[in-house]
Amino acid sequence: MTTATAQAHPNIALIKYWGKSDEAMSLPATGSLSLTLDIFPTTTTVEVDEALTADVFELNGTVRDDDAARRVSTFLDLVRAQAGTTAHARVTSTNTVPTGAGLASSASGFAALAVAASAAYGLDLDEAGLSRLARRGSGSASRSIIPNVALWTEGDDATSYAREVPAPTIAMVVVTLDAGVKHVSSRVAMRRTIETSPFFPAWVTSTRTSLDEMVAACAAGDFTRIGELTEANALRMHATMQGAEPAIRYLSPASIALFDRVVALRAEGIDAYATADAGPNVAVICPPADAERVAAALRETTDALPGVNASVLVAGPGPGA
Ligand code: 2P0
Repeated sequence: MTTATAQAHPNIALIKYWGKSDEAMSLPATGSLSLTLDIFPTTTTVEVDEALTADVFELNGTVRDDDAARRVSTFLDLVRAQAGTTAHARVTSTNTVPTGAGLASSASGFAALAVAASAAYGLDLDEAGLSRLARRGSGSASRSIIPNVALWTEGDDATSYAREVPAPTIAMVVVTLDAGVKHVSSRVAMRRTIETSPFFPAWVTSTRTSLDEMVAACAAGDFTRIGELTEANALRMHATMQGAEPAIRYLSPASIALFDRVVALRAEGIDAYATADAGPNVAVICPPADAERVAAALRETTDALPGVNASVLVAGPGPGA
């Protein structure tokens, strides 16, 4: 019996991954760039046990027998194939991310699982190998292997993985508006966007251009340009999926109110820029020195909204898995 434990943190993309070029291999239509956070870690233990007749997946103290458990088993099949064994495993995971709320719980989840499972099954993978493996579990998990700012490139199975790129220190104020499970999974929503949104080709073209510019802005430490590219790319992603049929709309009125407040903060001279993933939650990047002021402003905004129960947290750059 061999046991290994790993911890990973969620990441939020500043240039988004939205759409696959190859679903089976989890290859993205474009590259993306993200900030790994220092909040909401997932801790996962993998225990390889020859005596087991099937994998067992326990999440936050509950044994699961659902799609989540099947996804874990399918992922372990990849690891077993590489390790040349058929032994099953007991996977015990503690996830502090609000699961399924669009806060990238699958990113920290599959990054932690990739590191723990590869160690437990005796695979000797370097950082790129771990990122490639994590990618197969969930695309964005490839980035949670990496500390701080991660660039996940498009390419084939061998070349599509994330690596750290130089960047200034970025703070992120995370506003959780709805910790409930989202209506349409990212996976389904991406597929529908590709199949039905006439804006998808423009999304691919503009994201490639923005990604190149973002890598350059990060290297130059140009916070304002990083922010401008971040907010524009997030709004373009949401516009692209709103062009699908039926439309996919994750942003709520509260999300829009937060985007508006961020525009107002800029008018007050604060370098703050908003982004949002596959859910109503909003994340705002700013220089670390402004983070508490931004958080206070966003709390004021959500407190004034009727029926909205928000939590506002300040995050910084997090470690790799
Ligand atoms: C991102 N998202 O770049 C984008 C922006 C959500 C919005 O990556 O199908 O859970 O497992 O590869 O990684 C969410 O998608 O999707 C995501 P799969 P994943 O962070």
